[in-house]
Amino acid sequence: MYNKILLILSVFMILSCGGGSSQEAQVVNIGSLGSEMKYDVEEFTVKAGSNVKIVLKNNTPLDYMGEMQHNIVIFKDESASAQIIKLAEGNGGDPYPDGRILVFSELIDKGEETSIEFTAPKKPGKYLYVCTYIAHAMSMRGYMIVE
Ligand SMILES: [Cu+2]
Repeated sequence: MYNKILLILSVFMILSCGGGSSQEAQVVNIGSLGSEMKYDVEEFTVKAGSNVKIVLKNNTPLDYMGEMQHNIVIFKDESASAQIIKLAEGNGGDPYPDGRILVFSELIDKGEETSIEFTAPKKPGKYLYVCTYIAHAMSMRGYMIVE
C-alpha cells in the first residue's frame, strides 16, 4: 500500500518536471535565403501561450554589393500589416511601436545575428511575419502557426 503511494508520488513528480521543461523557450532559427530578400523559413509552428525564441541571421555575404538589412516583425493582426510596413519603410525600415505588432527585432546587417523572445499568442491561428526593411516585405514573409 505504502509502495503504491510512493509510486504514484514519483510518477506525479516526473510529470511535474516534464511540465516544467516545457517552460523553456522553443528556439526557431530563421535566416535570410543567402543574399535574397527572402527568409529561409517561411512557416513554423509553436504552441499557444508557449515561450518562443527566434534567432534571426542575415546570411548575406559581406562582399555583397549594396544594402541588405533584415528584421522580423510578427503581427497580432495581419490587417494592420500594410500600414505598419509603410510607416516602417519611411523610417529606414524600423517599425514604430504599435499595439498590433506582437513582437519585432532590430534590423541587422550582413553577417549579423539577433534574437527575440516572446510568449506565443493564446489564440490559435496564422500570424504573418515580414521584414520591414525597404521593399522587402512583399517577398520576405512567412507565417507563424499557433496551435
Ligand atoms: Cu529583409
